[in-house]
Amino acid sequence: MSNKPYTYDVSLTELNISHYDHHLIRRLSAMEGQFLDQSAHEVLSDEEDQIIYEVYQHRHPEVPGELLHGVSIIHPGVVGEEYFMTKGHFHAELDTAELYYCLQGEGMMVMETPEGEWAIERLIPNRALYVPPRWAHRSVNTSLTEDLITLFVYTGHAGHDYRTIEQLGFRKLVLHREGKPVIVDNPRQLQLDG
Ligand code: PAN
Ligand code: ZN
Repeated sequence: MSNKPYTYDVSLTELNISHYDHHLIRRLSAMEGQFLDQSAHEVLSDEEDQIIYEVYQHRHPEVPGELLHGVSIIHPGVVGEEYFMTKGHFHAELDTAELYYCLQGEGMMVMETPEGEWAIERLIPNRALYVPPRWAHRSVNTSLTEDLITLFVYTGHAGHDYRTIEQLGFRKLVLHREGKPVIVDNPRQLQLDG
């Protein structure tokens, strides 16, 4: 953490982040209950507890006025038909936004509000994505060969609420079907609506 100006370089060829102070690794085992096909998750986990995604972050005080930022890398793969993805979350302080910038790969950001409005935006290199206040967000890597790499920035006091998403997931899922990504309703959410 620094209260002095600083820079860092993100090199994409040999993925390297020149400076960070926290490296988070989320493996299959940490994603239990997140993928729709729980038996596929179990079978895969028995083979190897693969890394699904990693986040390199710069720590700053979690207060308004600070910006938390870093780089998130979602590796390619599927659990059953569902692409590797982040857990996804609402910000605990709901009224806080986030900006993403896609550096590499191809993916989708799945988003929804507590009222049930949903949106999905494609992530491609050099595209910026604004996640407005109140929108939960999950990054999905829709490539089966390449990492999805994004840079993100959000306010210091945002905090994370993972619990709401852990319970039922997002309303929409992104699945790999007939060689391409398709968006489908999450059956677990449909049970709730019905
Ligand atoms: C990002 C995410 C990061 C990992 O920094 O935290 O992509 O996703 P999960 O936090 O859902 O595991 C962000 O949105 N921060 O608010
Ligand atoms: Zn966020």
